[in-house]
Amino acid sequence: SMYDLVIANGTVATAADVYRADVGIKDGVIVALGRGLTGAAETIDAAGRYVLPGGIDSHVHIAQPSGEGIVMADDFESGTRSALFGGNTTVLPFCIQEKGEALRTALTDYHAKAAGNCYTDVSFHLVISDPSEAVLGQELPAAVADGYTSFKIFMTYEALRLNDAEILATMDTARRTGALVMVHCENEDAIRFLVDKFTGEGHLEPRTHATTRPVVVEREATHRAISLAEVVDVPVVIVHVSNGAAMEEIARARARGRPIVGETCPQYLMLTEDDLSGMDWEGAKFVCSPPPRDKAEQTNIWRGIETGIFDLFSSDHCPFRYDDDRGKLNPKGRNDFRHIPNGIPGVETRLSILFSEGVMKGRIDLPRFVAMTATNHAKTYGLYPRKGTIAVGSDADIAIWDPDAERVIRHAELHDAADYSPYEGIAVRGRPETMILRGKVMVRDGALVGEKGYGAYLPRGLSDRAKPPTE
Ligand code: DUC
Ligand code: ZN
Ligand code: ZN
Ligand code: ZN
Repeated sequence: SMYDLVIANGTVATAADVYRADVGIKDGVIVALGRGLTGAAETIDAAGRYVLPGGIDSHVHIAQPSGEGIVMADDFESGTRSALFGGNTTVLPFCIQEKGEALRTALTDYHAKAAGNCYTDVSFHLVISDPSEAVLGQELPAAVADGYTSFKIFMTYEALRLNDAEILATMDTARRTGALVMVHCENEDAIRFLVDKFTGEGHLEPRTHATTRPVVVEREATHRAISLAEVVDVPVVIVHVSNGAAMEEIARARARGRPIVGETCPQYLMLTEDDLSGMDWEGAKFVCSPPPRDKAEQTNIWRGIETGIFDLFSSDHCPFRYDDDRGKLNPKGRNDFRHIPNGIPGVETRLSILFSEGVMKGRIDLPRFVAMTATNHAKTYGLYPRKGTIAVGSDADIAIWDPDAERVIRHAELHDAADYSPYEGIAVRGRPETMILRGKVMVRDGALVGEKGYGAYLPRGLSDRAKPPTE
């Protein structure tokens, strides 16, 4: 037949438009958009539904080595299954270089974990923790040429942090190769000072995690990352921005013409530092970095979403089980916040939260939702236009949403391998009910019908934001 699949009668939304159309799919690709498409082997009736590009979550942590007897809750199977049910068709997790490790070794190990296990397409960012001459001179340029076109660097965490000289050298390799740098902005020395001070006064409970990582340490590091990028003349992504002051650093840099991409996450809209003060060490469930702030900062982050300071809305899914010796309540972590692993699950709830709180409450329109959850991720990380839009020639990665479905987020109904959701009990409107990956129905009316292993690895082109200098 002319089409393998037609999605009929739905309301299609892209980052630009919202319109009624049927979507015709052949060999995994969108081949027609129009009215009354016929000649399909299968037709899905999407009347009353939104037909959206599959979500792209460009900031997730899956099967990441975590040290100290800690194990991340999700492997690629559970992590991508959860992502799929949450409305996503592509995720970008981090492949971490340990100190002294060759990038090729890190990549080989990480690919082995993903191979054959994915329900969504995946592509890896690198994390550069050891910017040696060999890494910056040969290994990283080779990795960029092989399609690993973005990497993250850290200004905090003893095992990962780079000093300013290392940041400059690493950014310079990005400039030469066209890779895009993502920066985790928190001042490690300032955090260390505060941690020593507060633990010295006997404060060991989860809330102290937030107290010792205040807005100012994020704001200073954000300003410094943007300044170092200006010295090198390279674009950067400021990831997981939690507050208005860091956001203003981005806005000011942009006003000077700097190419800065801003990312924020659901935790900075829905959680506060008070969540870290729960009874019985329950605050550990909300320990992540940067920490959630307060109501005023939530309002600031909404303003950044509404006014376009943020391009990317990602989950920062970084799942650890709560009631588990290898998770949040590990033997040391149940007495001392310094040993609570940093990170919270959220790959399955990201889209529903922004759809419900953003689109249904009138803060953003549907094209902006699509841009912030799919299109901008594809453009930023070298996957556009194959991914991130509904257009003739693009992969048929589609989420069919019922905008009227009402439910309450319950971890029992999610598909990850953690044992809680930080968003438990939040009421949301709108639900991704049918998921299509490269033309194949993976979830139908809320039921898993696709096979593990259909998700593929995606080598990427250079970011639309970072093209190398022409010599
Ligand atoms: N940074 C992240 O990006 N995710 C979880 C923890 C962290 O520090
Ligand atoms: Zn980070
Ligand atoms: Zn205390
Ligand atoms: Zn993260």
